[in-house]
Amino acid sequence: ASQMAVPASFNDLATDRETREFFGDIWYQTVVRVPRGWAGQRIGVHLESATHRGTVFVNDTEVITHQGGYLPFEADITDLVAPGEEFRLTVRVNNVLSFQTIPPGVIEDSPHGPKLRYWHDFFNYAGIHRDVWLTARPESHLTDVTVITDIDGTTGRVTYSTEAVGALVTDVVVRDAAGLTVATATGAEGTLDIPDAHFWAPGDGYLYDAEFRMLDGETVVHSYHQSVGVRTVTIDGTKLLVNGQPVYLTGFGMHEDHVTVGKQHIDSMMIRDFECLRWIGANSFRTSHYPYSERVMDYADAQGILVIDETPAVGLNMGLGGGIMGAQGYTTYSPDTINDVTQEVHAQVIRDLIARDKNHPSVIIWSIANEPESETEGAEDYFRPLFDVARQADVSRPVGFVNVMLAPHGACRVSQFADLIMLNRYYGWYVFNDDLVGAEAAFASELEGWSTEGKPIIITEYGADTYPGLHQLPGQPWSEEYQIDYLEAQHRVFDNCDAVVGEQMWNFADFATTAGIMRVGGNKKGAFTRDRQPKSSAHLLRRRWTSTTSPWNRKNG
Ligand code: GCB
Repeated sequence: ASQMAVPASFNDLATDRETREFFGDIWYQTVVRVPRGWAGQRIGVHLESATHRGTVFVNDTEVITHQGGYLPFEADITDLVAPGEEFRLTVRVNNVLSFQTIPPGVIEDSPHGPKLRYWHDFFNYAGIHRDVWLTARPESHLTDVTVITDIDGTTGRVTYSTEAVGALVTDVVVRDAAGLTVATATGAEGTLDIPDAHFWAPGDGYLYDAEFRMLDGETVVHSYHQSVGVRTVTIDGTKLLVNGQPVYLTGFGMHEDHVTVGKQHIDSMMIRDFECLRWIGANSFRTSHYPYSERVMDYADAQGILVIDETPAVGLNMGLGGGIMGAQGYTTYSPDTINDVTQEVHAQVIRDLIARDKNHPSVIIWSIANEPESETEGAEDYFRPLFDVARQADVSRPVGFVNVMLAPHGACRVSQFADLIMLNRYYGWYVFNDDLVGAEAAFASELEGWSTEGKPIIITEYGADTYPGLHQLPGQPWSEEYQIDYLEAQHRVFDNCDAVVGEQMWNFADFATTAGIMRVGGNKKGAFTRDRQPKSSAHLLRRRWTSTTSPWNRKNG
């Protein structure tokens, strides 16, 4: 046994290849003492995530297994532990991907032994990336709270529902940011009106505190504080509206990715990321390509950042990157590959994501997949029910998926189910490389096609690999100059297309990937380096996104 940090990805802590590329079971073990003061309470163990599968043991008893690497799970361990006493906590993490996991992967033989391959362009960091908690609750307690907000003139309306163990009276007290009570209600579900409400809006992360309480007579048995941002998200034709006002998204697809620690969540790193977002004038990001730490979602709420919240369904596309990043020669949707079992796992991760993030005002769109194969009949059958799953779980937000270049307008058979169009396009990089004139014309013409759908279009990725410090005049691919020329060409295309309501450049920062001839020490499309310093292009984005002629102002008056 060796020492391992929690939270952290294990991969980059060691110096040997075997550890970095290890796949299989990784055993974590520690000794924990239950606080003596917790006598008489229900005690639980809560993991914010275990990538990609976690099985938890208390002493020698298995208490829970959870599939899916980026969402929380919890087991009640009251009967197995004693207040004041220690117990042995063991977590078996497994990072193997298969055709029945989300994201998918496959183990293939190579001359040097089996290798885990996958079709997504980020390194398969694994381990326990987020905090692990012991929890204590009274016998009667709230298990879930849902809030949906609406606006009626200057009144904020909060419709709530609760779930609980134990038949006690539930009530709710809403306080404003100064701590003054602004609304109250009694009952497990109901509606609260906040007169003259301060609405949550982009750049104004105003949050109320709703305290949900379970009462036994006058005694508060359990209480749960839920922050509430009062806002609406709607679509009107090709407009995306927040609080009835058109918005234009600026920002990035991001990654949870840092030197040494991999996908570990660290508050200080998060604050640096948000400060860089603020500096550059980004009002939004996408949680490409998996749910991020809950701390990130809370912080986005408080900062008034708009979030496209994505499931880990990335790489459901065996035709993409074949031979370069993933394995070659598979059919995406088939009984032996992405099949009914995968579809159910995918449905479950959509439900789990929405269950976790439904109350975040920052979340304005659900993205149920990134760049799946979407131009085939198999794709249409696979995805049709998944949109229903998302809409059943949440009626209050638009649902979409991110379309890949291989399924352009006219060929894509999945966008018909989406409330809006989200496109990843690399005109001037993967196609028309070093030909920005051709790139601009081809991109503009494809967007003309998508505009006829009458739905808002968000460009969720556009970018060019750029090696920081490489300068060339005239700009050529990989140089800082080319990244600037590339972005200027893309921006002209967006500005000329009315239906485009957002641009999220790929990527916020450079990040780790699997090794190969397409990647130089990882993916280098960042506006920032991996240590969060600006490349030249960051200054261009900042000028565009903070000036009075920003696309926001130009398109929305
Ligand atoms: C994409 C993917 C993203 C990749 C990016 C690239 O379309 O969604 O995960 O990193 O392209 O740089 O190739």
